Amino acid sequence: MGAPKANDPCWCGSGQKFKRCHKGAFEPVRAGRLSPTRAVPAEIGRPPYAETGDPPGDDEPTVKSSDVLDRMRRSCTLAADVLVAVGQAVRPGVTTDELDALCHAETVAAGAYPSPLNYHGYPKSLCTSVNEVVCHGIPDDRRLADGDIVNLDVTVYREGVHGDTNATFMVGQVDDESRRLVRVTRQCLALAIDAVRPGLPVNVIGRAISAHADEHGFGVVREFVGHGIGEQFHTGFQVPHHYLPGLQTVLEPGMVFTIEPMITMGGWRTRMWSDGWTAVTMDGRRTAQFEHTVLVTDDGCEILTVPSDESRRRLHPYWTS
Ligand code: EYF
Ligand code: CO
Ligand code: CO
Repeated sequence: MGAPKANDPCWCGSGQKFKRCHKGAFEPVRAGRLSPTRAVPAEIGRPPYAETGDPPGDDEPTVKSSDVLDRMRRSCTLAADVLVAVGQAVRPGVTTDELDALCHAETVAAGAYPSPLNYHGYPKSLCTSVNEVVCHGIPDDRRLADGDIVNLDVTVYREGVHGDTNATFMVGQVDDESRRLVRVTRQCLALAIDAVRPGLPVNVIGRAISAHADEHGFGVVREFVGHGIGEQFHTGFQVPHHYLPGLQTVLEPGMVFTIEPMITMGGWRTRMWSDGWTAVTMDGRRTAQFEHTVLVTDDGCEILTVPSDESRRRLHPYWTS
């Protein structure tokens, strides 16, 4: 499915031609200009890829030692606090580069390294994915507009471990269908977390997400998956968000990974911009995402990327929207 043509029937089901209905209602996102690379103070501990861009491996065990887990709890709390702080700056007129500057400043002020910076060569400290951008949007000089939705994806590295989390924020007054997309996406993550239990196959996650998205007429992106995380940003452990009946890897207590469903208003297929980073929906329709780093416990699942206090939780879209 490509972008709708002017004389196609409109995707909204009105029966009108696209050019007389929703064409122009949402301008496609375009790449803007990038600011210079931000520096990280020399005294901050860096991941192995910080200078070269190349992570050394993906072989870390999914089940963590108590030492790694203790350090991860602190990194995950920090990632959630940074996400809330940057989310507070979301408003019409702010550029995504200004959000990146804030993310970078908050992260280094806490003695941490912003994990995305130079990861596989990625140029910024934050991912900002607006409207039809599925993930890995690069902060630039584009100003957020009233009615946009924007996902902010924060990962921090401190004490030798990463914590990874994201949420979708509304910019000013957002239309009802986009609000519904964001709400259902948040529910997809919550239902996936509820489904996690030791002894069950990892595919219970994709089953819960797909069932809820289907029920609401939304798509589930397949190309990007959740991942094991710890001393490495991404380990080889994969967490698909769509249902794969054959995926029988068993969940065990002590496993840590992300769940980060990307839900679409239309089809699930994606394409990459020529920048090689930015993934967008093939049909140009909007998409939303929420992400937590989670721990499999003896009887269920614990979210590690929880803000440090109740006042911050009240500002977080996962707990409020
Ligand atoms: C090689 C990147 C590499 N990749 C994943 C690198 O898990 C993440 N978010 O929840 C995640 C975040 C980032 C990331 C930030 C930078 N990268 C991006 C896009 C393509 C690519 O190919
Ligand atoms: Co993330
Ligand atoms: Co992630």
